[in-house]
Amino acid sequence: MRFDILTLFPGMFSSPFQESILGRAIQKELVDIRIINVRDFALDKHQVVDDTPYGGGQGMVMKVEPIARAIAWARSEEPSAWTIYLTPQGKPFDQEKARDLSSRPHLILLCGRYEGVDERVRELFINEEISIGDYVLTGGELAAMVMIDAVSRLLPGVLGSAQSAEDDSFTNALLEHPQYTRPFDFEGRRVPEILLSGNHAAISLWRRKEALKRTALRRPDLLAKARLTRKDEELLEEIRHDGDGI
Ligand code: 4HQ
Repeated sequence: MRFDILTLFPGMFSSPFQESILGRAIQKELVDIRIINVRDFALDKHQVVDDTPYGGGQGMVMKVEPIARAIAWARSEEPSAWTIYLTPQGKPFDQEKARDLSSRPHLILLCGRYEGVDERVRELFINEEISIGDYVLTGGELAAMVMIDAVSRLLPGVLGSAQSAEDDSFTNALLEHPQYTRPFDFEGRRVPEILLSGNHAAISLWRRKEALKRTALRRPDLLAKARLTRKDEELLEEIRHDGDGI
């Protein structure tokens, strides 16, 4: 899968994609990331990419022509490449959107700076606007990185079989159960005995109950959406009865 990132700050992308799982995915050519400097597509000799807003007001607006030319260049091999603008005004990004985007061969991600882009960019070239959350960033670059990370790990071969995207929380609509590793006893805090029992059925049940408890406590909104089995309902009843939390 190819990602084209259109940005005024290409240097921001030099290290995040070189590490760990994403670095390996790029080496294996499962993911191809091209960083495109919008300034290279400015028409004038001073390579101006922004200007003051019509009607007045603070800040600068990204000009339409350099972005139009950068998008045309990115689309040259694949005219239908899906083009996304990262903005707090977009549809909230979630696991379902990540899955949906992972089926596309080529995404173009436009990262805005300052007061954003000229409205005509959105009208003419943008297929979809996406927000990574209700907070304000200094630019779309970090939002693009978040999206690429979440989408890439869903591609076949990117995660090892030991990891696997299938049993992630959110795929199952519940938060994950707690995890422990050695030592058994850290400053008197011991690992729950059940995890050392070797009883895999009992361990699975314990983990499911912990996942339900955690979700009920921290994200009741997710619990309300989750498809629960009869056994889950039983476990939730136990949790209420145990009284540890809810
Ligand atoms: N910005 N989700 C403003 C964001 C953002 C977000 C990107 C800041 C666009 C112009 N992008 N620029 N939240 O805060 O995606």
